[in-house]
Amino acid sequence: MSENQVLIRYVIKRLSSGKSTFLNAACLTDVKVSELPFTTIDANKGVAYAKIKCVCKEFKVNDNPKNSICINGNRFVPLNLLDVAGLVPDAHKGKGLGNKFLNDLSRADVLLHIVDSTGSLDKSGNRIAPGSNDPYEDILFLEEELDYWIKDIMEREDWGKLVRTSGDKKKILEELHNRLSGLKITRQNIATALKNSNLEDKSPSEWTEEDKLYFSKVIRGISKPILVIANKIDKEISKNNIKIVEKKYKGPIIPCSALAEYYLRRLSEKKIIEYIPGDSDFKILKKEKLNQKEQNTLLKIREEILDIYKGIGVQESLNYAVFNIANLIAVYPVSDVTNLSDKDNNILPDVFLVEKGTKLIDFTREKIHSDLAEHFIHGIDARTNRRLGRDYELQHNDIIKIVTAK
Ligand SMILES: Nc1nc2c(ncn2[C@@H]2O[C@H](COP(=O)(O)OP(=O)(O)OP(=O)(O)O)[C@@H](O)[C@H]2O)c(=O)[nH]1
Ligand SMILES: [Mg+2]
Repeated sequence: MSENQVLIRYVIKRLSSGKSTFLNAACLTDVKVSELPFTTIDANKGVAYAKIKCVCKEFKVNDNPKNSICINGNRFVPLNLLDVAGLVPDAHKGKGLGNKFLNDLSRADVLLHIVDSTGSLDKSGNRIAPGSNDPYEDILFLEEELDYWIKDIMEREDWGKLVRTSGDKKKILEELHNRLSGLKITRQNIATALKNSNLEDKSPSEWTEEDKLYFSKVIRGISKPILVIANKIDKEISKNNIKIVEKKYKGPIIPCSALAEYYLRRLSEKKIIEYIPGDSDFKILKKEKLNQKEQNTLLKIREEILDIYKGIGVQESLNYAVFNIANLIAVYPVSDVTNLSDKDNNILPDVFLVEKGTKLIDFTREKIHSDLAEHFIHGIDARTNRRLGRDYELQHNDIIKIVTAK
């Protein structure tokens, strides 16, 4: 599986909200899960998948995927997922596993914030009466911790250096980039954040504490977008809680039951049921292998989750993060546009996720080989046989051959 498929690295917070269970469900890992807070200390890695309709159906071919998996016409493209330690208030000041947790987020492209939607955990992960904690507070709490974390990093180096730029916009941008590039924040992110926070024309010598915090908030929104996952929807109380949160929170929220997904995926792995992640139902294949309790659990998952939400929420979350937040598209490179194959006759072997707007030449350099980019002549669109120039903007589901002078 190629590392460059990676995309998202993830995240999460809130003790015992189900972060590790989510990772296990999405990646079929065996990370320790427990009711006790601080179960996870060192971040756990896993490989999850974005699910797309594979182009093999459109072309009526049997594919031989190499860097991804195809199940019944669904292509699963790998993503890196990181499950991190829970966060407690004032983490940015080092409380709990604070800075460690926060540093684990540095390389993330998207944060999945797994919220306990039963509202039965307080801010430090202690069990309280269901419904006592407002999940909306959790959302604000994580955002605020991240804002302060970014502000602290920005201020770690002497602010005087910024003041001495004497308002030279280029120098300000460079100096801020030096401070923030470790968080995968680009110059473009900084330029946009300066503009959106109305600080473009204000000299750093005049930035107030509020300005610094506001800038951190804006840049956090751009560089570490958050998808809220309302977990534990298998619990009755969650349904009402989610409705309340949806009224207050304007960002995306996906209802989810990591536990139910894990249950279905494990049974599917043993071929006792047929369940494709993200589907709205499953089929029991070997009823004789299920005792009455297991049959009841399956029935409950169907009636109380799938029939209502049309999915369990794990695959939906990954797809939303990849396609709606990270704005990626899928592109299939091939060597032969007639057979849609590589040199070894593997049909539709690879699919890569790239940012919308990516040009063919950049795709060639970053995903195929820098050598081929140097000898690039043109591309060919396998659907139309049309020639494509180096600046062609790739489209979702493009199947492309790269023609080079080599
Ligand atoms: N009912 C229900 N319970 C869940 C779900 N997901 C996780 N749990 C339970 O919640 C508890 C905590 O789960 P973990 O996955 O360990 O939570 P965590 O967020 O990784 O916790 P820390 O690592 O301690 O921060 C366990 O008892 C899980 O079985 C879910 O979707 N539904
Ligand atoms: Mg955990």
